Amino acid sequence: MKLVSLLALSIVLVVVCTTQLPAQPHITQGDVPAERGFRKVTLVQGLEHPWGLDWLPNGNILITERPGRLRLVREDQLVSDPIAGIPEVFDSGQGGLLDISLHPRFEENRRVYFTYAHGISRANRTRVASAVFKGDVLKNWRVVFEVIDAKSGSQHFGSRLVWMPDGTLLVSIGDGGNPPVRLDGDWIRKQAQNRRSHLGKILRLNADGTIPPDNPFFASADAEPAVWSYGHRNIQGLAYDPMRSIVWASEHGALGGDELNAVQAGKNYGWPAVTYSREYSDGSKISPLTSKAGMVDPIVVWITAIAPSGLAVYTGDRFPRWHGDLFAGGLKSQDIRRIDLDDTGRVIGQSALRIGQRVRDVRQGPDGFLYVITDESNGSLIRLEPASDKESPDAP
Ligand SMILES: [Ca+2]
Repeated sequence: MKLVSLLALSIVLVVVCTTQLPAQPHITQGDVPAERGFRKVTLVQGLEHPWGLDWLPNGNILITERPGRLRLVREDQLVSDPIAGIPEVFDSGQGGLLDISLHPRFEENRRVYFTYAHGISRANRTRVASAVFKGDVLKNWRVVFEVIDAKSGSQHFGSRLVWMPDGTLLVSIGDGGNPPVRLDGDWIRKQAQNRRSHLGKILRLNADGTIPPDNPFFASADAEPAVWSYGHRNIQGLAYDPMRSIVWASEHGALGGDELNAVQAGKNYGWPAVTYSREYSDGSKISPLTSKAGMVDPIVVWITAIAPSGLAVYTGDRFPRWHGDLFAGGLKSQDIRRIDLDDTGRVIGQSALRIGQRVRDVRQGPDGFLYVITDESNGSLIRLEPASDKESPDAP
């Protein structure tokens, strides 16, 4: 009898322990192994700080340039004249023309969405705009949504766009900047924990800019209804994972402590109350805490900053070994991190596709290849193609 109850108790304990143990973040410090089996094919050069890209149904590619131009790549050639119809942007520091995304039903409505920084140095904000793309020209652009908080300086605008399967649009908004940038008498970055602010959030919108009534804080008196998740510093990689129904987001830390998160509606991702990141000014800890009840731990932490920008879930068949994995671009690391995931989204390992330029965005093309744009004054569009493991990725 005693033995049976002891056995029962130990079974209960084992079940409780294994179900309640939080998954530990996958912590990366220093270099990771180099990935092989691909070659880099530079399609286009001479792009000025390209930021985002998307494909038209005919296979042509639209690419934003941060200073405020939209470019067209037709059959792997850059069309010389920029596309007309982009509004004036706040072209300063990290601000400018940022992401671009076609509406999921583009073939019916010809609508293109883009994000940009708007305003002047002492008062600016991220906007989402939409225009009709016809005859290789943008027409009738209009502001769909803008951040309510005006900030100063030229840091942390976000702003990636991702369409959800239900037709709503996610947009990431940065926390407003590093100290000494202030708002309401305190560091502006603390707005990431203020649900009445759009700063440091992922927002969820309808395509017309109205707010979906099933947003997590829609009926909440102490929150902006557009807020979908909060406690983010500056998300510049955002992707919907159709295999696992997960929204993945990569965000910049300050000095180290970059993160990959699996983001869910209504959750708090901690910044700046909980972080592995350190102050730029003196290297001191921004918070003594790296984890806290009520706040969600990251899936991956890069102690050594990669400065993540651009994120893709690989669902194609050109690289069978990479199927189902995440590809996170790195500005500072000048590589793309392959995050090897199992079917549930658990991290198995990490490797690096060395690019040798600041990676601003990485996306899977409709042809199943991976495409990369690089954040340089003479930036490139690069296609990654399969190659033998013995071949150098830099081979012509
Ligand atoms: Ca976090």
